[in-house]
Amino acid sequence: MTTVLKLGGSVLTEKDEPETVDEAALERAAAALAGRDDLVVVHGGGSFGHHHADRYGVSTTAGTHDAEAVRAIHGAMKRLNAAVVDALADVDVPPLPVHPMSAAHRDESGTLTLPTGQVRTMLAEGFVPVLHGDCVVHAGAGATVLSGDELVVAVADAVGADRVGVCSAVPGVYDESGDVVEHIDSFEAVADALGASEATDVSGGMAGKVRELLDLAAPAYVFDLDGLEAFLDGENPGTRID
Ligand code: IP8
Repeated sequence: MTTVLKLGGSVLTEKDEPETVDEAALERAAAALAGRDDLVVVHGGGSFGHHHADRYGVSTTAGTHDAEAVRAIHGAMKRLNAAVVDALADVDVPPLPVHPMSAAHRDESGTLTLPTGQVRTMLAEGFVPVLHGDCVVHAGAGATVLSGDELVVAVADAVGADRVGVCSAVPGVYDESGDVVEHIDSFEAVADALGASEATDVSGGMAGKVRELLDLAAPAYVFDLDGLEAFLDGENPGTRID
């Protein structure tokens, strides 16, 4: 059973301290993953990528032609990726780093092309690919941010994932009263609670995440670190989206 797991940058890093890993959280995540395979891990940027992206004014839509800015964002993400890979290697997961910038690009409309043959072969050979949010070249815009959420969507269908997990800073998707919604099967049903209309949401926040996860062939789950082990054991923590 192939699982794609996103580890949110806000989970793994100290949000307000540039380039600082939350060692306790990373260790907890790694402990939940110990000894597992048939897994693709994607992690976000937290205080690594976002710190530099903010500094240079680069986002998923605002690009830059400043190679130094691109290298700063990419370099920070590689450092976080190395920390994640090392933590997984320490608990007998066979992780291999995958740096999206080297292979991915966006066309002028922003559509992402991400080759996945290497990810599929890594999986088939028993490795655990570990991808990360990154900076990618973008036709007409220089380079823009590629979020971990986009990677999850691009990779999940390509590897034929059976389950997709998004481990975030919150225990699931909240309704208007602040309770975790158990199951979401249509965007309309939660659009109000998420504060976004189907037509206008471009925030990339929880609303954007939910909409993209609904489009996946596999069921997706949003949960926090407390739910990670249960998710990996095949249980249904947090919010199920399918
Ligand atoms: O934290 C963004 O990934 P995300 C990565 O999943 C960068 O949005 C480079 C800021």
